[in-house]
Amino acid sequence: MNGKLVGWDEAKVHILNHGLHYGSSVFEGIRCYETADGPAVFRLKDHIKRFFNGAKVIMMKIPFTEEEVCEAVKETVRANKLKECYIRPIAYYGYGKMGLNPLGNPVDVAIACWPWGTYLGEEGLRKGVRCKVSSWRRIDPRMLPPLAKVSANYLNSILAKLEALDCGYDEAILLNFQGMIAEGPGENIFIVKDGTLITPPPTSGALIGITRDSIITIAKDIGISTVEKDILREHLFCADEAFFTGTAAEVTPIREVDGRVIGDGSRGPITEKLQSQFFRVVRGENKSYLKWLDFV
Ligand code: PPE
Repeated sequence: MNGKLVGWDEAKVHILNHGLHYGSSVFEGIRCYETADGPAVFRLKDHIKRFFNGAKVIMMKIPFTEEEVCEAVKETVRANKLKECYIRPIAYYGYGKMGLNPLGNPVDVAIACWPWGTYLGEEGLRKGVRCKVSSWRRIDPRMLPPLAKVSANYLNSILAKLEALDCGYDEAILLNFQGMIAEGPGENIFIVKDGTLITPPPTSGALIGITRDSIITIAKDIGISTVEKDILREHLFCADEAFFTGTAAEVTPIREVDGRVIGDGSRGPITEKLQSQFFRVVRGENKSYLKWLDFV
């Protein structure tokens, strides 16, 4: 916290923390994987770049450099002696004064890490998850900045997630104001049609995920091309395969949407290929992608 290692139970904030009341914070989600050469953080610099960009969007000045935050991430993982973990850097307007204007409050920065297994379950990763198109629309850029990983944005995701769970599904899918598929509450989405990947463009309102970019790159290298274009709900229903990507969700197949079975209702062959390549890449088993790994 703010440059010092603090014990888990001492990592506390005051109840009048600005970020707690108004969601005035920005965060990242990063994974560290075990490799033959020790733990390695996946695409650390890209995550920290997005962290700083998010802060810029909400006019927050992080009192550290990107290099310092990258170093602190690795130090936190080392201190916790974790081989594999999830890492959560967060910058928030802290304790000072109340009222909407955050200026004048300190900008506090913390990094936490802990072991976090599969996001949507082991079975979800192997067989796929059942999804509901949400009645909540993905936040529109006219209201909140969807491309920034700002905490306040996440109530939209939480509402969609709660609704999906309440209706007996595993996960939600959000449409944007134009009725096009945007993303999951914490995941990007891809469909497979006739051997090609299709994913919504940045203008869909989806967060531009680092896993999304990794999958587009890995797919290209094994001869599968990706098109960024608007996806209608019925394109999703009639896709050959569909899957989510995200740091937490990794590559999770989608097997059903609103009662429609996707493809043959299990993890499709292209999804399986990309998923297994992805796990080889993050664990340092594909040497061409070592540039994405930061050894702790
Ligand atoms: N969309 C949203 C809205 C999102 O939050 C994430 C990450 C993604 C797409 C995928 O982005 P990337 O991780 O760069 O591939 N969601 C993070 C938080 C999940 C949570 O439940 O907390 C994550 O996956 O770490």
